[in-house]
Order: sequence, then C-alpha cells, then structure tokens
Amino acid sequence: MTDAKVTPPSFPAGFLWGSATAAYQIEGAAALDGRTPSIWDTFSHTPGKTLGGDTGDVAVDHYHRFRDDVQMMADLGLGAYRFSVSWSRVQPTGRGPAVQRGIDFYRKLVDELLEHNITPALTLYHWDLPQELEDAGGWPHRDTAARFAEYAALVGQALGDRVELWSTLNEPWCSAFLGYAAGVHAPGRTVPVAALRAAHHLNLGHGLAVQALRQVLPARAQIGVCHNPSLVRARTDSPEDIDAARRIDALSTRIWTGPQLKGRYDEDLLADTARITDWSFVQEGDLATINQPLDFMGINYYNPTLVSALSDGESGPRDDGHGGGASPWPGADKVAFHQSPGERTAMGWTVDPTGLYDLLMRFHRDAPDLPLLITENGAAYDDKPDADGQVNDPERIAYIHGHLAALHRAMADGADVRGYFLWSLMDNFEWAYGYSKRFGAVYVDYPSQTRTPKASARYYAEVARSGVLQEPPR
Ligand code: PNW
Repeated sequence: MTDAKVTPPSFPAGFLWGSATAAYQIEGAAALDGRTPSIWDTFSHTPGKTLGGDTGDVAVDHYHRFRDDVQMMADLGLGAYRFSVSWSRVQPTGRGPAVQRGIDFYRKLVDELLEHNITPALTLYHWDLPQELEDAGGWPHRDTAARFAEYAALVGQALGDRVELWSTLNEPWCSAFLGYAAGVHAPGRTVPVAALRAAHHLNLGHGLAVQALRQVLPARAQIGVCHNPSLVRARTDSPEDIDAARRIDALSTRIWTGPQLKGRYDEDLLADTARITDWSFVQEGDLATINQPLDFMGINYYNPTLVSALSDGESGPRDDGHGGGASPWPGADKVAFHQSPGERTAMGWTVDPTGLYDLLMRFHRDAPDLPLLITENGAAYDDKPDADGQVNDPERIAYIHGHLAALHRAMADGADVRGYFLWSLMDNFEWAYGYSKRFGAVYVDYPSQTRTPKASARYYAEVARSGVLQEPPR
C-alpha cells in the first residue's frame, strides 16, 4: 500500500494537554517564607546521595519565576499544568495550622494559571515528607497517614475554590521502595519491612486524604492518585519466568490497586512477603478506608520491565533502571531484570510505546469504569544548545510521537483516557541524578536560569493546539 491516504490520529475535544513538574524539582527557595527541610533536603545535603552533591536549594527558581513560567506554558498553548505542593512550605512541622505565606504562593500560582486558561492539576505529595515527620518515624509509622490527611484538608480548604483536579500521592512505589528498601531516594533507608509498612501507610494516607478532601472540596472536584505501575513482561513463557513477572506485578502495581480499587491485598503478595512480615500492621477497617471511590487514576509510564526467574544461588542482572542500591523488591529476590530491546534514553530506559498501550489496556480491563490520565510520560536526552542557541531534540519528538500514537490506539480500543501530561515542562532536579538528566520540553541554562523551548516543545505545542498527532518533522 503506497498511496493510501492516512488520516492522522486526532484526539477528542476537551482532552487535557499538559506538562508536569514537582515542587522539590523546580521551586528552590528551600528556606524561604517559613519552609522547613523535607526528607529530600536532608537527603540531597547528605554527601554521596545525589550525583555531584546537587540539591534543590535553588533548582530552577520557579518560586520566584512562576509568572514567567506560566506565561511560557501559555505561549506554548498548553491547556493544563500538573504541579505538586511542598508539604513543609504549607505545614513546616507536618502538624498544626497552615502557614499563610506557603498557601499564598500556591494561590498566586493557581490564579496565574487560571488567568491564562490553564487547568491546574494539583498533587499533594510528590515525595517531600517534612523532615520532622520522618524523625517521628516517617511512612513506616502509622501516624504519618493521619498527618497526611490533615495536611490534605488544609490544602483542600485553601485551594478548593479554584482547583478541580486533585491527586493524593505521586508514585507511592518510589516513596516506599526506592526510599525505604533500595535507599536511592529519600530518606535513604534499606529496611525491607519498613518499606512494606510504608506502602501500607501510604495506602492508608491516600484513603484518609480522599475522605478528608471529599469533606472540604466542592462536589465538582475530581480526586485521584498517580501511580507508576510497571508494565512487566516475562523473558520467556516458562512457568518460572511468568511467575517472576507475577511477583513484580504484585509489588509494583497490585500492592496499590488492590486496596485502593478493590479493598484487599492479594493473597499472592501476602505469601511472597510472608518471610519479611505478617502484615499485622494492617488494622481492622484499614482496607475499607483505603478503598475510596476515585474520579480518575493517574498513570506515569516511561519504559517496560523485562524479567526472568533466578534459581537458588544464581545471581542475575539487576539492570532495573533504578540507579543501583539495595533491592527495591522485598519478597521478590529471585528475579533478574533485563534491558528490554530497543533504543534507550539518557536514563538508559528503553523506548517502547507498546508498553504504554499494554498498560492502558490492562487498566481498562481491570477497572473499566475508572477514567485514566497519563500524568507523566517523557524522556531525558543529552540536550545542548547549538551555535544559534536552539535546542534540537529529534529523539524526544520521536518519543512523544510514538507514545501519543500508542495512547491514541488504546483509546480507539476502549481505554477511557482524558488527558496527557508531558514530563516535564522544563529541565529540573532529577532526584538522585541531580541536574545531569534533562527531561524538559524547555531547556534550562542553570547558571543564568534562562529558559529556551526545545524543538520538542514546539512539536508538542502544535499537537496540543490542534488535537491532531502530526508526523514528526524530518
Ligand atoms: C518519576 N524508577 O520518577 C517522577 O514522578 C518524577 O518526579 C521524575 O522526575 C520522573 O519520573 C523521571 O524519573 C521516577 O526507578 C523515578 O522506576 C524512578 C523510577 C520511576 C519514576
């Protein structure tokens, strides 16, 4: 077929086109207006924890430049913006009343967005627990869940009149397992049982926060949660490899969706982790609290996960893309991680849009009535401005195009996806990798804080403006 006229895929009117960021990655102003350290301030200031000792002290100075940053989104024609609130900016000790100056910053940001017709999508927790709460035990400690619900109510009261899209947690898998088991994220602990306790208390905090938000938000508010479910594939169809994939699926995805969507922890997950814990920290009534009706599920997708089984005494590749450290998979130690075939980004993550399609179809099958949002998708490349100061990033354009095509195909096959948020609006503090990895559609020259939209920003803006997925320029 050579001359078939192919209509480019188009997205429905009202589809949200946005970009995403997180507070600690962009704001800076770490000690301003009453903000106190979060676990990420402590972690990044601990020698050896982040590449080059980079911290979010200044980041991309969004705290002072938010008006220009919103203008930049408007110039790009983006209709939505996903950001997170820094808990310790609003509630420095993790308890008690809100600090007005902290609230004011987010109120001004949201007003600026609304004035430019950009829909704000607010995430309450993108990994920055107030250090005081970590000192009191952190997420492995049950009380943190109650503290989170109180904080959610404060932010809900302050911004509920102007924000309609609310997420409780971003990627609790990273908080629990990279933070408390692998130790490559804050608070940098490597205690498997602590990670499983953290997972349960993140679930509980989510449920309590949804209840609290429903009390204070107007009925039109949409409340959800953002996950990074691994799209797990077995390397062969041997029963052993298929079982390895099952174990990783349980620990990456069903540990959240089980209680949140079905009110239970699956038996296989409990059995796999039985040598670590008897789960006696799950109290009467918790599962019902966690199982709150949701208005959407946010899915963050970057790359697929390829696994095989290890037999006793055998050790295998640990190339699971999490940056080393101890295992983030307590209860699944006999699993080897392999690089999926295909091109890789600067993170070493394989580019594979079929993973996004498969993931969306899996959620469509498992929870057909739950609307989905792609709350993150994107790629890091080694971007550099050319002699004219332009940043040409054809790989990122191809990444975006490929994933939007997969998303469109999933929607054509029934997945109810309401929007897409590119990670990220601009280059920023990439956690343990510091400023070495650039995920932005907009290039940031860190010394001068100059922002320059990359070619991918213009490509994405055109898709967002037209709702039509153009072929990338050649
Ligand atoms: C997500 N992993 O992080 C976060 O939500 C963002 O803040 C981050 O900048 C972005 O993806 C890019 O990394 C992840 O190891 C970090 O599987 C690590 C993993 C997944 C997501």
